[in-house]
Amino acid sequence: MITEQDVAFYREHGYLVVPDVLDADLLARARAALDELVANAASVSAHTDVYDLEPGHTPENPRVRRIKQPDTHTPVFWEMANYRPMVEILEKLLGPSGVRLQTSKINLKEPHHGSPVEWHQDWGFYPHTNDDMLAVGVLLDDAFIENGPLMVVPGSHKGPTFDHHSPDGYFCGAMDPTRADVDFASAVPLMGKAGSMSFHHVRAVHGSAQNVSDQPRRLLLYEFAAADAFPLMGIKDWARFNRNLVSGKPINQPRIVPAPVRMPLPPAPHQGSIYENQTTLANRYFARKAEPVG
Ligand SMILES: O=C(O)CCC(=O)C(=O)O
Repeated sequence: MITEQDVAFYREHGYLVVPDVLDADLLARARAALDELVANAASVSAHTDVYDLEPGHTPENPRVRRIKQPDTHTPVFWEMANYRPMVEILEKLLGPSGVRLQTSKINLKEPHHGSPVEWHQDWGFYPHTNDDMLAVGVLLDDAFIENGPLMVVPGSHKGPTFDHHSPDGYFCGAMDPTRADVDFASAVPLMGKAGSMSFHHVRAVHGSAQNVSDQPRRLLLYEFAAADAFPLMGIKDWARFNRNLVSGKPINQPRIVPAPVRMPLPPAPHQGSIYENQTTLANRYFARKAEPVG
């Protein structure tokens, strides 16, 4: 599905958007499963292992900001992690050692209030022995400028690893926009029709604004690593680590390549999701706009 030029574009700019990757049946089943998950959020009143809730959530008016690790509890999302056309793209972008799913999440931005995500590099959260890693964004809705698409600063994957700590010294999962020397205005929105996929490098600086449109923006994110990239924070469950290979065979010889690293330690005081981690960020880039009344 991608050409050598696409691979070269990804290596140069740190991102790629590929239209129409997903077939209509799989997209429809994923959306139906997501609708059911969101409806079931009516039974919770605080964050859980599955739900991260938007401010203002009530059981009567469920507002879900994130579904955590959908591949582990809802079969269609594991099926999609193994979807061959996507895996073939990953094999081209991540190299010959194989491809391992690291984790997954669905970030939901409901019309008018879906939360922004402050600028960060995924590498700041989980440094590995090499940086052949990326996140796939599966567009479950059309993504356009007003509904808060993911935005990537081109070429930033070749630059420094920025500090993701707040002034108290704790990890906060975000870069202070007043301290980082980055041209945020040059960021490219990764837009497209539902069923398209975006790919961004683990070191690429990215973030997204609030949804100010009347349409939802639901983005399923899969984080993948080359099979020979091993986490510097250690492997908690070796069997699961290997079960998550969607291409290639288990290996025990990590490839070690120099890349600038900052450990995400001491851990963020607010755990559970990037939204919670980022609550201690000193200065925000993305303004929160009031919802229209009525
Ligand atoms: O949902 C988004 O727009 C960005 C999400 C993201 O970068 C993350 O969750 O790490």
